[in-house]
Amino acid sequence: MAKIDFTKIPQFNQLPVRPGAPPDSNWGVFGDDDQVGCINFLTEEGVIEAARLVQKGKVFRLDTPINYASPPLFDREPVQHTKKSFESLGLLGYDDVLDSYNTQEGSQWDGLGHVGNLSAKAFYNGTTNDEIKRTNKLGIHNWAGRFVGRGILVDAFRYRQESGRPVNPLDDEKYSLADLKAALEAQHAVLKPGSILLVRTGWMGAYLAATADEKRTMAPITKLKSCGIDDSREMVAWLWDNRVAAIGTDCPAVEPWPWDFRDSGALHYRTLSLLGLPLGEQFVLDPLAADCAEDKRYEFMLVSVPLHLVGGIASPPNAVAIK
Ligand code: UVW
Repeated sequence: MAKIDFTKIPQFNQLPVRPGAPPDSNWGVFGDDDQVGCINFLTEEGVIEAARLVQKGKVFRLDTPINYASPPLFDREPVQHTKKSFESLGLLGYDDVLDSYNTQEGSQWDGLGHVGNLSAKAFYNGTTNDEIKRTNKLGIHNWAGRFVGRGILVDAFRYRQESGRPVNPLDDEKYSLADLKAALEAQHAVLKPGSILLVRTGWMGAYLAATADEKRTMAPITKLKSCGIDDSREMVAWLWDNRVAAIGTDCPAVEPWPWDFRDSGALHYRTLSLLGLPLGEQFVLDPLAADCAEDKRYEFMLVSVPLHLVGGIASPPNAVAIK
C-alpha cells in the first residue's frame, strides 16, 4: 500500500499539475506511471483506523447476487451458470462454469479502463486507447489487496424523504452536493481523507420492489431511468478535496441515467478519466442503511476484493461493510 502525505496533495483549484493535462485532471499527481488513481488514498494507517470501527461484529454484504437483475440493465448479457458434473469420471461432484460473464451485469466497480475522456482522447493519467486495448494498463488487478479502508454511508434518500422533498429513484432525479452535505450533517458524520464513500439513492430498493414485468420494461438502455448524484464540477471538487478514495452507490450509473455519452462534463468522465476515482454501481445498501439509522453510526470498515483479473475493466465489488 502507498505511503501518502495528504498535505502535499494539491487542491482541486490547483489542478492540473502536469503540463498539457486536461483541465480538472489530477494526472501526474500520484506519479506519471500511476495506475490506481484515488485508490492511493487508501493507506496502511487507514486500514488500522478502519479496523477500529468494528465494534459489534455485524457484516453487510454489499453485492447483489449474480443475475439479480432479470434482464440485466443496459442490455448486458445474463450469466449462464452450469454445474459441470464429475459423473463421467465415476465421481460425485461438480465444478461451476460461468458463460458470458459481463463483470458489470450487477453490482460493480467501474475500473479506470472503463471510459476515456473524449476531449483529451485518453484514459486516466493520459493512458491511450491503444494501451487499454493491447496491454493490461489500468487493469483492476492493480487494486488487488488495496481496496480496504474506512467506509462512510450518506443516506441521501432518507435525508430527502425526511426533509419533505422525496426523490423518485426510478426517474432521472439528481442529488445535489448540497443534499449530500446536508445529509452528512443530519447524520452527524464527517468525511475524512481516504474514505470510501457510499451514497444511498433509493434506486436498488425501488427496483427490487418492482414486478417482473416492470423490471423487463425498465431494463433496456433506451428505457431505463434512474436517479443519481449531480455531475457538477463542484461535486468532483468536493470529492477530490476530501480525498475520497472511491464512491459507490445503489443506482445504475452513480449519476442519473440517462446521461449523454458525448458530454465530456458527465460524471463518468470527470471521475474515472480525469481523477482516477472508481465508481461503484448497483450496490446493496438498504440493510446497512437501516443499521446505521438504528445505531447512528454511519462509518465502518469496508473490505472489497475485486476480481484478480489482469487487465480487467470492471469487477463485482465482492465487498462487505463491517460494523
Ligand atoms: C452507465 O452509465 C451506462 O453505466 P456503466 O458505468 O455500468 O457503464
